[in-house]
Amino acid sequence: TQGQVITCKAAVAWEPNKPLVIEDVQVAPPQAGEVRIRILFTALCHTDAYTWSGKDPEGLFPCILGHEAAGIVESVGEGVTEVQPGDHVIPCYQAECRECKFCKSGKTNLCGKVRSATGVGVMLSDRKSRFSINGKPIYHFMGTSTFSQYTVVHDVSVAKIDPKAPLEKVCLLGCGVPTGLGAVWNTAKVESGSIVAIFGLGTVGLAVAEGAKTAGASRIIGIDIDSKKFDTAKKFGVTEFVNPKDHEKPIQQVIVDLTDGGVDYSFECIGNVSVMRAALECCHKGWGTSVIVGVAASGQEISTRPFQLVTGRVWKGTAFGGFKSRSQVPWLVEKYLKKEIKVDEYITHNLTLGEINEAFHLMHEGGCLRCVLKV
Ligand code: NAD
Ligand code: AHE
Ligand code: ZN
Repeated sequence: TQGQVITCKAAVAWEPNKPLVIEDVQVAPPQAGEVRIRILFTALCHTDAYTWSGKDPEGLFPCILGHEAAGIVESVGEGVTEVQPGDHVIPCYQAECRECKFCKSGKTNLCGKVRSATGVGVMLSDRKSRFSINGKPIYHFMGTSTFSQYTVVHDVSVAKIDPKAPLEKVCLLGCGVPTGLGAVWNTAKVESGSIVAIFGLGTVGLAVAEGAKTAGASRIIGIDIDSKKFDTAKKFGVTEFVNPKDHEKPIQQVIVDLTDGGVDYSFECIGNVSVMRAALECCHKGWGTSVIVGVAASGQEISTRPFQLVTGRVWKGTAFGGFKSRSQVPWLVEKYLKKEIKVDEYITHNLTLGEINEAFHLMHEGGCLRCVLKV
């Protein structure tokens, strides 16, 4: 198949909110600096649902969504040296070129090399898509497009991992789990003894809990409007549970009262701008830091009284938990193999690519964390 167009199955989002359609898609061979991957397993993340809903200002249709996956390199384009056919890989929506201003800054995991192309659904070299259906181009998504049996990604967006790792599990290390762990370890840098509040106990929030537990947090307060989340949350390290619906007072006040003036660190893992405000305002005066992890819809803006920041609270955000993708995803895979981080525990459902619309429905059910699709 090397150098040839491959026709395979992919789930195409033709229009916002319309069921995805499994189509025969043509996947062009990788060009210079590109890698074609046989995707074996992909999970769904809330961000896929967000873009599918039409609320993502970067959403383009028709496209192939998906960004939390694992697979095997099928072929590589000219000049690709770090991976070869047969390598086990995780596609990374956050690239790492190690050469751009961002990568060299030592201050961020964001990479500037391919972002201008991945944000508009094309490949960098010719600003065209490698996906088509009978000649009609289909946009890429987040530089990954994993809801397809084959995808083409930039070489700076591929993490080569230990072939011993089960791909049906470590696909989760492509997004949600690293995001939560890294928000704690890299972005907030939570110290031992800290009091932590987590708003939203989906996969990302639970990974924050796990990260906070390993960082030695003394109290981990989980906040969710779905009380059924608490039993699972305990297994990930949450020590106390608050349902805002059980209280008359604003949730920030409830948390401040519970913690003698506020928490050391809070994390918003929902994508709701009013909760983002509450998460900041429940932080302790003088030092409390709030990290925004959730992705809010187009047009939404955050606000608070500037006095909140003047008096020492800090507002931050995180993308992929601040992890340098190509360098650190393989390290996370090793940690999983050594049983130092959970992954299996986040997988509540297993379906096939053909059942993807059912998988999107499941996401809205309380009992679903991650659904992994066999592609
Ligand atoms: P999820 O839907 O599984 O979890 C969200 C949780 O929030 C649910 O348990 C829900 O009951 C709860 N919730 C909803 N409204 C609430 C409210 N008002 N108060 C308290 N709890 C509330 O989603 P997820 O997959 O865990 O992702 C969480 C967010 O993180 C999404 O916005 C996703 O797009 C974003 N995300 C960001 C990054 C990043 O790099 N920054 C990476 C992955 C995901
Ligand atoms: N396209 C959206 C923003 C989406 C967004 O914030 N994406 C996160 C990853 S979410 C993964 O589930 C991210 O990493 N952002 C940094 C980046 O470079 O995209 C919008 O609002 O325009
Ligand atoms: Zn995601």
